[in-house]
Amino acid sequence: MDYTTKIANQVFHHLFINAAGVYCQTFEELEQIQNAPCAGAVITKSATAKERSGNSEPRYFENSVEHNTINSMGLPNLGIDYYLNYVLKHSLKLPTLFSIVGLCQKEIIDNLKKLQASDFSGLTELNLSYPNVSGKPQIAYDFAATREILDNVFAFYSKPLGVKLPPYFDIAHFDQIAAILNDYPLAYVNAINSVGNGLVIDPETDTVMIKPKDGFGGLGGKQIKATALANVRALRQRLHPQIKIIATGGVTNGRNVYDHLLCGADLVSVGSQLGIEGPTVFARLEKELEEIFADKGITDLRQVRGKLKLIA
Ligand code: RRO
Repeated sequence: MDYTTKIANQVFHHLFINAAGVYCQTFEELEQIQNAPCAGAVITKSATAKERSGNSEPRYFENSVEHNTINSMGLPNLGIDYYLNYVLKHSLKLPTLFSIVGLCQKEIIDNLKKLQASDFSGLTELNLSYPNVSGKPQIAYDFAATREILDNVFAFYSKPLGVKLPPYFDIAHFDQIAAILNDYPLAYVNAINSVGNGLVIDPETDTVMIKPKDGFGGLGGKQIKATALANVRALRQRLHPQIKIIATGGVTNGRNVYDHLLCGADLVSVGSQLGIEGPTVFARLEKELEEIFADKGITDLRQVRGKLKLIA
């Protein structure tokens, strides 16, 4: 199958990316994604202006039998300069996405000014949906704040930019966020971040599974697949066609990838299952996807992308 996909100035030869946060905090992890068979691109951990150690541990729990995770990492990262050094100094085989975040609007703007002034030429992903920093609501649930940030960003930022969105759960909210995003020259949206503020309980001890925020954390894995598909589908139906979609959420097998394609995904990123299985996951997913294509006689991605069928 020819998987060639373009977003802005970047050309991808496979569909898969690590989801920001997974296998991307250090040079070593980023290199493992670069070298993973069937990886299409690599994204860096969302970077703040300065290094952060994140929330206290335990802050991540995975149920590898049910393919579900909960995390409250709290933005541990090595700081924007570390990741800039990585993308500029290493000879990168794959297209690179640079995830940027800020704990206030000024930090977002300062970080993007740094990227704008640098020689970085990949895609920038502005994380408007981090769920685990106490006292900081997920930005993209506040539509006025989202518009204000995008106004201020696009006043100076001229490199290709995407945004990472939280899941929405109401048709009115799909309408409202899409109307805002359509007002800006976005290269893409990435939907969805983890489903914020879930709670998982250990049945042996009647205790929460993670320590920060008394156990509340972002959910990932199989349990969020239907929400992720709905967000990809709803956004594809509403966004201008030039705004591409990276689908994230609930991908554990080839059929899940196929479903995201049906909903309109251009690329697919893998978070929880990458954490559970490691970077060989991309090759397994691609093989399973190819088996589905062979069964259905599909020879071109255009036969699948956005081709979800409805009941008449
Ligand atoms: O670091 C985190 O706790 C985190 C972030 Br920034 C994010 O965007 N999504 C998530 O599930 N965890």
